[in-house]
Parts: sequence; structure tokens; C-alpha cells
Amino acid sequence: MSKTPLYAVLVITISLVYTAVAVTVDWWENASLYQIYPRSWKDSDGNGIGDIKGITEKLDYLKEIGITASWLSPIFKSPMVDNGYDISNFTEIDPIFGTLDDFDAMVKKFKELDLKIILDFVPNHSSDECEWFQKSIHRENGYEDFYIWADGFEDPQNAGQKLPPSNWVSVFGGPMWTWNEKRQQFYLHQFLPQQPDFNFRNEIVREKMLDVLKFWLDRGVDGFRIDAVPYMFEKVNSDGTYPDEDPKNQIYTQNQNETVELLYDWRNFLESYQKQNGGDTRILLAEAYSPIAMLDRYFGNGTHFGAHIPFNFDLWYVTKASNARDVQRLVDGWMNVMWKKHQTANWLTGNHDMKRVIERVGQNKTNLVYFLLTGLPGVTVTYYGEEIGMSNVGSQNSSYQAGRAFARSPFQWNDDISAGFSSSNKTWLPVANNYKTVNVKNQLAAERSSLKVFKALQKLKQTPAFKAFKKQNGFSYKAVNDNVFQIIR
Ligand SMILES: [Ca+2]
Ligand SMILES: [Ca+2]
Repeated sequence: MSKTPLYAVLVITISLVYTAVAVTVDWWENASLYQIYPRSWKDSDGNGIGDIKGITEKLDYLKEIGITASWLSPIFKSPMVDNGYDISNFTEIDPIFGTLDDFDAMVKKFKELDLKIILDFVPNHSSDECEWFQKSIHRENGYEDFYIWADGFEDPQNAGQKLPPSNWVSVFGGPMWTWNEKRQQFYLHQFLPQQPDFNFRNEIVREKMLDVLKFWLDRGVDGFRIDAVPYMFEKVNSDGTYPDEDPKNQIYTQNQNETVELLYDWRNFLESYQKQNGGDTRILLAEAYSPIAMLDRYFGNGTHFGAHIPFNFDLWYVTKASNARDVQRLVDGWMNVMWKKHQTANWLTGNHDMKRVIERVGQNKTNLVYFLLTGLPGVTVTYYGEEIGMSNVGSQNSSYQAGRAFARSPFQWNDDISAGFSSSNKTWLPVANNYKTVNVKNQLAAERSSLKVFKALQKLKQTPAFKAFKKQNGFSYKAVNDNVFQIIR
């Protein structure tokens, strides 16, 4: 009996064509970005949770493997209901991660190593413990409309009971509106009830967010990764009511036109900051799981510009079963738009919400994913641990799955206690079982390893042939047949 093979044969070839053309690109256009999940990268004080001092201690590693910039998941003050994506103070460091002094020391180290540092910016919502939300509950002067409040409707079935203003469903399930007893109104939350959404139609909120950006720019950061971009605005009718929508087709609660304009504002702000203060380009990365047509709008329209890098999640669809033609389809989807608009492409392997690469494509093809990422033009984004082939923790239905923690286990530095991540044997998430063999120290010492391949590719990426990314610079790609995907640089 013949069965469909689980593994398609896939070969990626990269051919180099040497030319004498000098290629100049801005630092970010050819960046090799690395996402650090601060809780899990390096614990400096032995409490089992990664921290800022840990990052500073180990930063040389990124330089050594050829990374040029890093973005950090949130390190700001937070009750950690959503692992730091619920911020209670946007200009304070959470004590779990350290202090502002630790932060400044870390930025200094980034500069010394000529690495760019990018912070997570979570503007859609705050924590419900944020002082601004508390003031808004009490209608304090200037904070009345800081968040999105609405009366809702009388419930005809239950006297005295209120029904929410619309049928909108939150990202994590359940209504997008929660009743607040003190204020006697509903507030809107695209995510958890502990994450109330800001009202970006309020000028004061927009100003406050620019203050937040300025605060971190003044401390030397090179840009921001903007969290949850599609959720920034929600439709409101002219009479102040909210239209119901089909939960399977969220036309009123995602990707609104005003969101595009908000990105333009932030881009302008960064550009004027650079004009006033000098230094290299400060960049915006945008997290938006949206179709390419929408991402195209987040890039800009030719006269107005938004994000430098709206993340491209398409290579997530490369799996064990993918062949060369599948890869071509995914690459075409992006490159066709990039070439038409002269935009810079970006390619990523994973992030803190996605399954590890090795779980998606299998061990045999992990290196191939890097060939693809590096061979294609533009920016590459590597989630920590992918460079050594770390795996998910916990089984498919474990609590790690429910808590989206499967790809967040401690980084595997060596074969010591807790994989060299912490001096404690108790870590906030368990270290993956394979750390004795799969770790940085082993792979740097081995003659051949995932990390060695990764490192060699990063070196290649910084050569002139790889910086060139226009068709006229001789870049092309195609699926030669089902099994061979060819890239020419
Ligand atoms: Ca710690
Ligand atoms: Ca919102």
C-alpha cells in the first residue's frame, strides 16, 4: 500500500552572482532581528525568571552569531495577567525585570556592540490597574473619555439588568464589553477584561502615547514593535451607538481606516524626532495578522508612511508537507506586492505565540527554513531559541498550550543546571528535556550544528550580494520543480 509521504523533499539552492555594484541600504532594510522574550532568556539573580541584567550579561552572544538588532517583549510595570501585555505604567520597568538603571545599562551595552534595540509598544490597551483607568472609572478631570465607555441597553427580560452596547466578541472569547459597577457603564476590551482599550479618538490619549514613545526614545531605543495593530479602533455610529457585526467577519472591530492614520502619526513623530535629535532611523514594526492587502496599507500609500516592517507571518505556513511550489506561492504573495511598491520585505520564523519551527517543519528541515529566510531579500526575524532548534514545552493539550506558553521555555545556553538560564533549578517554565544536547555551548563547539549554519548565513546576509534586493540587482527566485526552490542573489 502506498501512502502519501509525510515529508516532501525540499531543496533550497542559493546561487551567488558577484557584481561590482555598490549597494547602500539603511540599517533596518537588511537587519537580522532577534526577538528576546525577557522572562526566558537569562536570569541574573537566580529567582528563575529572566531579567534585564541577564540580557546585558549575554548580549555578546547576539553579536557573535551575526544578529544586528533585537526586539524585546514587554518589560514594563504590569500585574502580568497577560505576561506583560497588560501594562499598568508605560514608563516604568517591572521589578521582575529590574530597574530603569538596569535598562540604561542594557541600552549602553547595545550601543557598545553596535546592536539596535527595539521595545514592545502596547498602545491598544492598558492594565485595569493602570492609574489612568482608575481615574477614568471615577471620571476624574481629563480622564473621563480615556477609555471606551458606553451605557448599554436595558434588558427587556430582566428588569434592572443591562445588556452590552453591541454583540462584539473579544479575541480570547466572551463579550468585548464588561460592566463596571462604580462607573455604572460598560467598558470595551478587545482582549481580557483586565485589558481595557484606550479611546484613540481622544486627543489627550494620543498625546500621552507620544509622550511614552518620547520617553523611551530619549533613553536611546531605536524603534518600537507595535502590538495588536488591527485592534486600535472600533467603529462607532454618528449617534454614539455601536453596530453589531458577524463575529466571523469583524468589519467594525479590526483594521479600521483610522488605524492606518494613527500609524502615519507615529511614523511622523519618529521622523521628526530624528530630525531634531539626529542619529539613525528609528523604526516601527507592526504586529498584524492581516491579509497582505491590509499590511500593504500599514506600510503606507506612497505619500504617507506607516510601519517600516509590518510583520510577514506567511512563512508560518511552511510545514513538513510543503514542497518547492508551496514555498513559491507563499513568497510570491509578498514579493509581488513588495516589488510593485518598492517596499522592504521581511520574513520571520516564529514568535512567542507560535509553535516552534522544529514542531512545524521537523528537525530535517529546520536549517532549510533559515536558508529560505536569509536567501530572500530584506529583514529576517528570529525568535529566540530557533537558531538552536528549541522545541515546544508541554503536550498539545497541556496548560502551556492554554496559556500560549509552549514556545516560551527558558533559553538553552549549556548543559548545566536549568540549561545555564538560571542558577536555580526552579524556573518560571520548565526547561525543555533536550537541553543536555540542544544548547548554545554544544552547538558552538560542534563542527556542524544548526547554530553554525545560522551563523554562516548571517555572515552571508551582510555581503553586498545579499543587501541587493531589487530585480535589477539580479535577485530572483523560483520553484524549479516540486522539490527544488532556487534563489539567485
Ligand atoms: Ca531574575
Ligand atoms: Ca482598540
